[in-house]
Amino acid sequence: MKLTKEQIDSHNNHGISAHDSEFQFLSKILSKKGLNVENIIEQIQSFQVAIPSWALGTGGTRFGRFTIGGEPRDLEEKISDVGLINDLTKAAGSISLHIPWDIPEDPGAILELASSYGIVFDAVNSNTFQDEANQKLSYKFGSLCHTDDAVRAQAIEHNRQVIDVGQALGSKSLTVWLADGSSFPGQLNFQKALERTLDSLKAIYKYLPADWKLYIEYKPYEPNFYSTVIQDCGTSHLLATECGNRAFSLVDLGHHLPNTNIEQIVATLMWRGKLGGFHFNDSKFGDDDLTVGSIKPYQLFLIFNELVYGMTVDTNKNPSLAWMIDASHNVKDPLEDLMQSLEAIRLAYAQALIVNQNDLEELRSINDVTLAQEILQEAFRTDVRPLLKEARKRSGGALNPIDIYRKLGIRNTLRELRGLDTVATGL
Ligand SMILES: [Mn+2]
Repeated sequence: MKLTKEQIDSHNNHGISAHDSEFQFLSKILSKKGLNVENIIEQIQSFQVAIPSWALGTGGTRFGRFTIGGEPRDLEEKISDVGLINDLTKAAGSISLHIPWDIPEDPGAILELASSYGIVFDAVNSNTFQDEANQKLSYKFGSLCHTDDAVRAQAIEHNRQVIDVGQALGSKSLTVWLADGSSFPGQLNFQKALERTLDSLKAIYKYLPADWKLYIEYKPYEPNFYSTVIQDCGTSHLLATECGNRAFSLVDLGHHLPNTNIEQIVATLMWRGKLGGFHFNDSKFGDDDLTVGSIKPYQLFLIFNELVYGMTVDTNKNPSLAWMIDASHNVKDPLEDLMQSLEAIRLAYAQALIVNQNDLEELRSINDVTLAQEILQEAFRTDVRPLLKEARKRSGGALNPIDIYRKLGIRNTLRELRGLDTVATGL
């Protein structure tokens, strides 16, 4: 389903006067601080986050899955859902495909459909963490790290096919996340497993088109619970460096042990020009894949503060980044959850944009710890939501996306169109 401009405009008319006065009030405060509000709004407008094709249905846990109804049954309906989210938020202009869950039968037709929704294709994601039906060799004991040459060759070939799919759709990057590792001491020779993984990644990198990037994710545990081959940013950085200058580390917020200083990892990778992109989510205990900003919004802001420093002050080191939400929605409507995540991401970004980086650096140089901390807290405690609303309004989106989504009864319409017990491919 598609929303019309009239539907969004008539919704916006209700809240416009309250918004205008809130926006003007905030603009005055920020302008007095020497900030260029127009510039900030343009930056917010252009900050686009990819929606992964697997996040549009309700996810499950290892204990079960509860359907919400009206879930997309195929790639076409997934693209339609991303189009809906983008119509409302104007923050999600791309989709990231997971192969083999979403292989387009007719890439030309899919491209045309996506462009009718204003959607482009972001990074493609390979999958060697499970066995597909009719797959010749099993990934039970790893893929790119496997002791058997034939299994590694199969996994490399899969990644090449994913690149082919991406090329047909205009993607420019491949993201590799490996479940490879061991669940028990003694299972794996750490050195050899890492060396085999590097060899495999090099073979994939060699196949990468000249204008593509390779993103290498890391994760300390799960599904293997004793070791993972690419356990941390250092290992990912090492592999990316060995592969070449178009290979980068990818930070997934949930892929860290509790209390890891992720903002410092971001800074370090950007310093080396090796940060490729982000998978956004939030967590309380592990890789919980919760709504972005729902548990640790201050951490998200601090991460964005480092990103903004790398993107606006010290700009020569790191190339532009890829942004994606990587979350799972077990008890909420996936579309509502994604809209909440988009809001949280832009919120943290906007808060980081109002940090005066020059003042901060000056205070650091004289070791004024208190006031350096104050600068960050002041920005974090500023309610910048009117900036986000203004950015959405100017882009033709909804002032309050979830409000209009509810008032128009979109989930019910999707249930009527698609049925009550549909399951999205891959879930
Ligand atoms: Mn991820």
